[in-house]
Amino acid sequence: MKRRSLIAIGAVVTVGLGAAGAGALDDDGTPKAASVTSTPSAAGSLRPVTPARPVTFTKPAKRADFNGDGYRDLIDPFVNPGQGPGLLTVVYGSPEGPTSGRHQSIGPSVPGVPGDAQVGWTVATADFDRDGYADLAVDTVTLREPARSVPIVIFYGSATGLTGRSVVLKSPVGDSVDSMAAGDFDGAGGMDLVVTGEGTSWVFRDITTKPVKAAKIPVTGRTGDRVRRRSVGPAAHAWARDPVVADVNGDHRSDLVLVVETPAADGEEGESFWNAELRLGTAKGLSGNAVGFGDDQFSDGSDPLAGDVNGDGRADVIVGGPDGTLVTFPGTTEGLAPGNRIRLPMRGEVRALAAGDTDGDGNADLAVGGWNMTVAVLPGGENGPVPARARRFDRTTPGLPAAPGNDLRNFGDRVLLTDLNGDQKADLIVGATQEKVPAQDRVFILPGSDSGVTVKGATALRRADLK
Ligand SMILES: [Ca+2]
Ligand SMILES: [Ca+2]
Ligand SMILES: [Ca+2]
Ligand SMILES: [Ca+2]
Repeated sequence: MKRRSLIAIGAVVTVGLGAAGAGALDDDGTPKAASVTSTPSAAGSLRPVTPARPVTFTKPAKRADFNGDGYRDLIDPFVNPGQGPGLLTVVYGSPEGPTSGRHQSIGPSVPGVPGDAQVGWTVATADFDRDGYADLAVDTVTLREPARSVPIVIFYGSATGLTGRSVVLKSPVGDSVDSMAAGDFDGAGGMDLVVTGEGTSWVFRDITTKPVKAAKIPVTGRTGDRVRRRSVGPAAHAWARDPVVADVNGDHRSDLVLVVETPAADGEEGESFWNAELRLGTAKGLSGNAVGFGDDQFSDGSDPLAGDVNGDGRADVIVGGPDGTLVTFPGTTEGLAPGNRIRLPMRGEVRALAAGDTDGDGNADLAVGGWNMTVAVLPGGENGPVPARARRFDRTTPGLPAAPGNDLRNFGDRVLLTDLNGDQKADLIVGATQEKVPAQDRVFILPGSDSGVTVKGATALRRADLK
């Protein structure tokens, strides 16, 4: 449970909004809707497929643009159930970025959801009903003991933003949903939702406006020699979490990466092996074949994300590593290439990670929040992120609208890169929570520009202003 707030933020930052791409990808790593193509292919195939049979949308929505005005909107950076009214706040984007005067709070008071339910920890956005307005999926929980997961609710967007119009999906997870991500695995246009919780993962396929049933995604677990020799066997108790949904092989179908923990049965108490599994999207939906990768490059503390950091049109997968490092796995026509380890211009573990194109050059840049209250933005390049050209921001950076005397010890505990002012350059959103006075929690918004993230025009939002 103690990791949940970070997992939730990971979901918001890395999956719901942040993963960026270029070329044929929308900046969340999903295909640009108007050019979606698909062709039949054998399920389970890992071969690249030849696009054919174009499918076009009438009015594709930008992800997280709930009122369809062309400006992406910011989902409550302060999701924190149990400490508040359980509402989820959306701050609407504008040419000036998000401002506290343009916000909306929604709660789970919809038919089919218990009256005492609160909005949960995780969100995902996609235009599920394909009407040109992004929609928001949230999980709900009852906090009455025992706390349990209740339905997943999709709130539909409209010209006036999110409305009470919703659909309720039965949660496939008994206790707690820990992450959600949306994509289109068969590339035919209907949006799918992946949900993980309690080590299991599920997919709701082709959600439009009606409830659909979730299908379980079987997790393979690591099957290397070490696991065969030392554990109860592959797949026996493998846990999956932190879904990343993006098109890594550039075939216009979303693909799925899950982080997988395989316990070592005869190892030390609690000893586990960590890796990830890739499932490609196919004409029939998610492939039944999983390809393991990244042995020991994933761990309990790392939430991966996707972004096209080398600008080749395929999403790459990035995960934080120990000792001021991160690993990028470049997307290829076959799937994902082996990881490249990069040393960051900061010490300690990566605390928060986001991807987005801040300077409009077509390469996703990475924002990295560290435990030293510094956020570094690494520009993407032909060969991936370039640490030597990193730009750093901390709570003392001149130009940052920080009230004097404010406790900003958690500066950089969350980061997000997404374009909120409509100039096609991702803006940097930096969270700074206050342990003692949550009302003083704030986010800083630093605009993107031709030369990347800048403090010029930076603004801040306080939790207290969003009531
Ligand atoms: Ca908007
Ligand atoms: Ca919609
Ligand atoms: Ca794909
Ligand atoms: Ca790439």
